[in-house]
Amino acid sequence: MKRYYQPEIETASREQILEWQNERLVKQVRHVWDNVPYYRAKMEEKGVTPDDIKSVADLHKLPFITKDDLREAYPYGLMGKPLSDCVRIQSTSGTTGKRVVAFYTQKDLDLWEDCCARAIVAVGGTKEDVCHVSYGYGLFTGGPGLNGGSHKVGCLTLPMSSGNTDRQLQFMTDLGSTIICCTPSYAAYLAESIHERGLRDQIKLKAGIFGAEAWRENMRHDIEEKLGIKAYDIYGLTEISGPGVSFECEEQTGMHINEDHFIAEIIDPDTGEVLPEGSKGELVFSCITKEAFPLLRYRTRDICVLSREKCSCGRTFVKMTKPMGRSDDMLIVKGVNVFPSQIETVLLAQGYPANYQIVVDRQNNSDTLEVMVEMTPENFSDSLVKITEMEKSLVAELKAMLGIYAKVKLVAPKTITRSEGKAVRVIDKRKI
Ligand code: DLL
Repeated sequence: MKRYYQPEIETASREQILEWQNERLVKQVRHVWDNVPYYRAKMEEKGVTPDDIKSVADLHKLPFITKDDLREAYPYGLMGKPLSDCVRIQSTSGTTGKRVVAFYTQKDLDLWEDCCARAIVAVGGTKEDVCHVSYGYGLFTGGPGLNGGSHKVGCLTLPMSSGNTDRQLQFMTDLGSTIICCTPSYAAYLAESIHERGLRDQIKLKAGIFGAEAWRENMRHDIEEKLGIKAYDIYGLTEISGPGVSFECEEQTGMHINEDHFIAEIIDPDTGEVLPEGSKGELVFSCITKEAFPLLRYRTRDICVLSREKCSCGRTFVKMTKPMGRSDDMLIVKGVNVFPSQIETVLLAQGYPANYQIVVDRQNNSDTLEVMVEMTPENFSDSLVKITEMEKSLVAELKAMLGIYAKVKLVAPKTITRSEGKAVRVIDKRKI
């Protein structure tokens, strides 16, 4: 049985998809030119006008948008609709403290939820399912996006949000959850908890939709085996909408990009040059249907490969590999985006020098974040009470900036190894 939410779109011919893309891109460029002065200025600077963009083949003429643009235009500068037409804001952390704030009209929400519904149906979701959503709700897009998709499919939706494993397991067993949506690391943690408590016979899960952070095949096999389910990947980013920009089908060999809404390109991260299909490079998205936050040629910094090889599921949308890394220094810790520059901003504001080291590790399938910070000769102390107080205060400031707990360890001045070249600020010990 084939599993599609919108079969006429998901299995459309390549010619049809290109026709939609050409028509929508031309319209979108006009919309952005008319309504987003920030992007219009960028186009003028590059000497491009809407008349130059007649089809997808002209996409490369448009300027890129980067996270720096989001910061510069924060908060309203990239909006394509007046605030009065928007109904939702979602957000995530950005570089040096400025958050990424994305706006949605009702139509934008509708399209985003369609994308999430496609992902749920692709893993076998129907109105008979109980869809247990353990992504965070609130500003993070994971919870709200899959919640909306689950409603569209008609699943009985459990808006669990993240945390409180006891309660998660109680609902899962009492209410018979059949699909679970969460980060892969939380899925692995849940799998272990279920195993430890001997609950395997009491759960009815059949599939999981896991994304928001990198995970590899060995983790997939481990989760599938422990939970007796099929584990599927889902990808997305707040700037482009949230989860559901792409999703895995039953073939489990990469994620189909929802090309009726997003045009994907692969570029060389150093030169910005568009690379031929099959090349490994940075993924760039142009949103061709979004109204409120219509980013064009947005540089995701995610490194991956695109493939148009025929998929046995029948979908004709291009597939992307799992992201293989990033072309910037963003870390994803417990599904939360963390930039070293955010940590540095906090340290400097609190009077510490920029001599620090961030250590990321994974224990019991859960990410840990530790920041080692040098004291200055001025604030140096050998009193344990004083040091603990200083550490506590930094933990609170970092929590306010990042939204997650980071352990802080203050060390004596000049103890963090100096490097002759680039300072080694981040040590990522996770094997993913
Ligand atoms: O993580 C949206 C999301 C929520 C996706 C739930 C999937 C499930 P952001 O917080 O803006 O949005 O982070 C976006 O996370 O640029 C990737 O680097 C990374 N990422 C997202 N999905 C995956 C994935 C959400 N499946 C950033 N595999 C992206 C690897 C992923 N990395």
